[in-house]
Amino acid sequence: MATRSGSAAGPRVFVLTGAGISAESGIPTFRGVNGLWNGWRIEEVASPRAFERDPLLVWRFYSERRAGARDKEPHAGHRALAELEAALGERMFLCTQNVDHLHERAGSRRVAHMHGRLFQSRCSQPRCTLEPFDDDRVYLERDSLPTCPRCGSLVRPHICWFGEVPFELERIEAALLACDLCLVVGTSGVVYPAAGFVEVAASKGARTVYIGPEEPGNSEAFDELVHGPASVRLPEVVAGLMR
Ligand code: BV8
Repeated sequence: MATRSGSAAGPRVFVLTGAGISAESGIPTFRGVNGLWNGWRIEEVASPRAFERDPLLVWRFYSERRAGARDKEPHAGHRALAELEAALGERMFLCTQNVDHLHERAGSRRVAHMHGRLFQSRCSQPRCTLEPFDDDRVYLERDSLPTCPRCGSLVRPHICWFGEVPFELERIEAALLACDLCLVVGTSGVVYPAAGFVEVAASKGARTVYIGPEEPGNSEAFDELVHGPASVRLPEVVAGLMR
C-alpha cells in the first residue's frame, strides 16, 4: 500500500479504531443489530445530564459493560496493531474510540483512549483534584454507589459522554497532521470529532484507508475501503506495511 513519502525510518501511521474492532472479541457494537444502545437510549445512559438525573441507571449500564468486557480476549487484528507499534515505535499513533482494554491486552503500549476507559472511574466534580483511578467494580444498588474519598461527591465512570470534550485531542491532532497513512478500523463514522479525523489527515496529503464490513458514514473521505472483518483484513494490511 503506497503511503505519502515517510522518511527513511518508514511511514508515520495514525490508526483510529472503533467498536467494530472489538466485535469479534465478543463485545457488542453500538449500532449493530444487537448493539449496545439497543434497549438503552443514549441520552438515558451516556450524557452528564443522564448521570445527574439517574446515576444508578448509568452505573448499571456501565457495570453491565464492565462485566461483559472483563474477560474478553483480543484477536489477530489487535495483535497486528501491537506488532506494528513494536516495528514503528513512535512513528505509530494508536487512537481508539473504544473504552475496553483489548488493545492493551494484545500488547499495545501507547493507546490514546479519546472516549475514556471502562475500567477507570473518577470524581464527578470537575474541580476535585482526585485523579481517575483503576476500578473494575460493578455498582448495581443505590446504596453501593461510589463516592469520592476526597470531596464526598459521587464517583462516575471515566468516560467521555455526549456533549463532553474527548481526551488527548491536542496529541491526536498533532499525530494526524504528521501522518503519512491514516488507517481507520471498524467505526460507523457518525460520532464527531472522531469521524472528522480522516479529513484532517487527508488535508495534509496522507493516504486514508478504512477497514470494515460495511461502508462508514464518512466513506467519501477515504482513498481506499478494505472490505471485511478486522481480524482478517487488519493483519493483511499490517503485513503489507511491514514489508
Ligand atoms: C463533542 C462513550 C465538543 C463511551 C461515546 C450533530 C452533528 C455532529 C455532531 C454532533 C451533533 N450533535 C452533537 C454532536 C456532537 C456529538 C456527536 O458526534 N453526536 C453524533 C451522535 C451526531 N459528539 C460529542 O458529543 C463528542 N463531544 O463533540 O464535544 C467538542 C469537540 C471537539 C473539541 C471541542 C469540543 C463526544 C462523543 C463521545 C461520546 N461517547 N462513547 C461509551 O459509552 O462507550 S461515543 C460511542 O459511539 C463510542 O465510544 C464510539 O466512539 C462512538 C461511535 O461508535 P462506533 O465505534 O463507530 O461503533 P458503531 O457501533 O457506531 O459502529 C460499529 C462499526 O463497526 C460499524 O461501522 C460496523 O460496520 C463495524 N464492524 C462491525 N463488525 C466489524 C466491524 N468492523 C470491523 N470488523 C468487524 N468484525
